[in-house]
Amino acid sequence: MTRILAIAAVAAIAVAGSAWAHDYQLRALHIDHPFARATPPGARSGGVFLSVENKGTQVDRLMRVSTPAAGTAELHQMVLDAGVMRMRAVAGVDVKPGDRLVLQPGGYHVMLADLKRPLQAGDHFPLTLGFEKAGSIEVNVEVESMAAGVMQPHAGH
Ligand SMILES: [Cu+2]
Repeated sequence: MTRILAIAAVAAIAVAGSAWAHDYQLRALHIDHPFARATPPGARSGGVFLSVENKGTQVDRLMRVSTPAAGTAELHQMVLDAGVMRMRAVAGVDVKPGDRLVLQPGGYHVMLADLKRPLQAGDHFPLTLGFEKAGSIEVNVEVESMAAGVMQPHAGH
């Protein structure tokens, strides 16, 4: 009995530890630091950012994103169109072998629309990432302050 309790305690520490480490391994893919920015009151959309490093020998592709925190989640790209930054949905993003795909403010990101509630700094929510070859993984997204990352927030999106 004592032994079972001890094992349970170790397991609990391991779970807490992985939340702090905040990185994930899915086959050849190493996913690091999934985070979102806090949203202003009344905002219905937000962005999620993370990086994916492909340590394998084959190209993979991030294709699906989903979360219970929002009505919809889509992969978006920010592009400069005639001097204006615009967003557009993309069907998928390749991650080449030896390469690191970075989803970051001003570039690729996961767009959350129809948020169930505003994102507040310190909150966490699950996000499922689906890859063409490596399959799916659920990661824990950490909500950081509005100023996190670079470039301007998702204003008017
Ligand atoms: Cu977007």
